Amino acid sequence: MSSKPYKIWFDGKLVPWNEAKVHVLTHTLHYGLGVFEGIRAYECQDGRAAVFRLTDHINRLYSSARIAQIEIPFSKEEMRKAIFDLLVVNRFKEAYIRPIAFIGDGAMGVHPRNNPIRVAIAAYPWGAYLGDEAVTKGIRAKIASYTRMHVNTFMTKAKISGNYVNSVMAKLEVTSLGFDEALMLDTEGYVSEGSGENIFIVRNGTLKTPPLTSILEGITRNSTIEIAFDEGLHQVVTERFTRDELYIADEAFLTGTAAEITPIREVDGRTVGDGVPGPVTRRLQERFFDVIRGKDEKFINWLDFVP
Ligand code: PPE
Repeated sequence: MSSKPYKIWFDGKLVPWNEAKVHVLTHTLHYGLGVFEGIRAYECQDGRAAVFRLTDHINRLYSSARIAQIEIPFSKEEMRKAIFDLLVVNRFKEAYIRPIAFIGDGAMGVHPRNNPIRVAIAAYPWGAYLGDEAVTKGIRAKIASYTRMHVNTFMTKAKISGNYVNSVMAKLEVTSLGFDEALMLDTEGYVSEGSGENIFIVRNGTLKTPPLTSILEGITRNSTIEIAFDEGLHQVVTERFTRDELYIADEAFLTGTAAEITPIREVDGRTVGDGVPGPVTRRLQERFFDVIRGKDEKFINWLDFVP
């Protein structure tokens, strides 16, 4: 990324964007064991900025770190404060926030020995993840030829940097073929998730999403399920489904911090439903966008207002 007039929080200090640098022998750069988060802050209707589900994101960062055996040298409270400081110093009302804990330079070789654990948090503006029209019109998805990681190959519950090699390969493959997003099947052949999102389908009035066994525990996925219940959609099931069930779904959509709720209008060359975002998708999107902008009292506790 070229120079930006923003500060980055790095190992406990706010430093200019250009000075947040690492050595080429950074362990994580070579071997991929680092943990990160993706969080969004939104400007609410009253003009205040709020971070969406900050506690859940921080908890997931520390869970990822526990799985990866990375000891983050800051407390959760310090991380929370760092995120607020970063938003304030950069005067962001809306931002994508990217904390990362990684193994620094020192010993090379797969055993990180006593290499330092370094922690950075960047924040920057990031608009619609899959393009401006994606949220309103829906995207064209394709199932990638790459299989999602087996649960005993990579730790799928952790947001580990190296896990994303699988996502990047899948994304490069399908975008080179002209599609917007890659979906992946798990090692048993069931639909798992997108390269950076969870997936839902609507079929005969039932909302269905794969169980958490072998996917990232998406915070937007969880928010969507809670909102669906509150909307009176009581037929919400977490159940594995196959690619052909996706082909005959009435509606399909992706959820993620970056992607928010993005409808899928086509999969593998087959139109999903009527080829436009369906009524359930639109209802959930509408409610979700109200929630993140503080327009919904019911879920106001998901927002942490920037002091
Ligand atoms: N699955 C994967 C593989 C994934 O990367 C994400 C988030 C999700 C599900 C949804 O999780 P949640 O954000 O908690 O609802 N992907 C992040 C990174 C995207 C990127 O390109 O970088 C994100 O959305 O921030």
